[in-house]
Amino acid sequence: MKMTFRWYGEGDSIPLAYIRQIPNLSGVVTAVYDTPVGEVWEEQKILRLKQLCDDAGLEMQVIESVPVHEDIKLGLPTRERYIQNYQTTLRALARAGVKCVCYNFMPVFDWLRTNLKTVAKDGSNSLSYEHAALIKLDKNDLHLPGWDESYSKEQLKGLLARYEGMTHEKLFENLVYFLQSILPVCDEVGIDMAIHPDDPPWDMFGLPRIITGEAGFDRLFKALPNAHNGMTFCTGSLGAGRGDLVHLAQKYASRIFFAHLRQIRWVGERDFVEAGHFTGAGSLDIAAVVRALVRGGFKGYVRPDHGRNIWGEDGKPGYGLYDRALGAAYLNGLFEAMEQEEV
Ligand code: DNO
Repeated sequence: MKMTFRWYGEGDSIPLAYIRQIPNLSGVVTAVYDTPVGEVWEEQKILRLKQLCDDAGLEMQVIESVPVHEDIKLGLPTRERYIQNYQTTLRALARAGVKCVCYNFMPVFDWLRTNLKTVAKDGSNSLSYEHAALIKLDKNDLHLPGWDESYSKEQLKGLLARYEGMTHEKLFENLVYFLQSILPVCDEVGIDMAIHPDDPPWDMFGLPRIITGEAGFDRLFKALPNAHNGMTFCTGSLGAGRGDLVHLAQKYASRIFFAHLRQIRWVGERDFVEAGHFTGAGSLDIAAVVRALVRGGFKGYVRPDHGRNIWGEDGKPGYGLYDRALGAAYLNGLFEAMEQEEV
């Protein structure tokens, strides 16, 4: 495996020089953040990021995410232009040495939580999700982590209206259509597409979500068996949906290009609080997941996913330095132990 760390580009308050000091780190996971969704990423911007990473002694082989324009998800005729743009961006990324692209296919909203700072007994705080609180929110006026604030209230209303009548079936067809146009480029330039499961993995505000667990992945890989069609194995998302993570890790080992490893503690049927990565800190058996990945021959990228705020840090929600660095160290230890076990 290759241990990586998410870095939000030059706007990130965490310097690459600090990231570099985390043991066993091969590189960072980043993106061009200032280009509107759907537009081509300028080669110069990609190369600038790469240069910064190179200078810090870190690789830039994984991009999270190249976002998919809503017209593609909606299946509108205008999707052709956005698909072409996506292809152009992929080619430029490949020229800069990128090997893996993480993306998702969730309509309108990315990951959602209802509380950014749930305080634990030890004084740390973390993100949490309470379903009853979520459904009370006004979907036309959201301010949540993971939610793109670039839409105005009016634009959001218009976008939601365009999704009226969208079914799971149609959304899946639109995903297949998108990948049918993207995967030939991946064949050509050697990029792996790693779809991120929907987070949380259930329909939101009446909008369908389709990559929510085993059935969705099975369907996707059956429809498009291309070897570049794979997944981001996110324990937090799949774990929130009560998926059998060990089974999934074993089953899909060859399709897992990227692993987001993090811990959650279930506190209700759909409610959860994010926790430190350690297996004993939550409901997910992170050690067993790592063992399953190693046994399955997993060779992809790993990153410690969401961390808590500890030691007085007030980091970007889920993406402070300290707890993610602890997570990386813990995960390194698990991989080392499991890999030795396998020899
Ligand atoms: C949240 C992240 C997601 C992820 C996208 C992938 O912390 O895991 O925002 O980057 O869903 O496209």
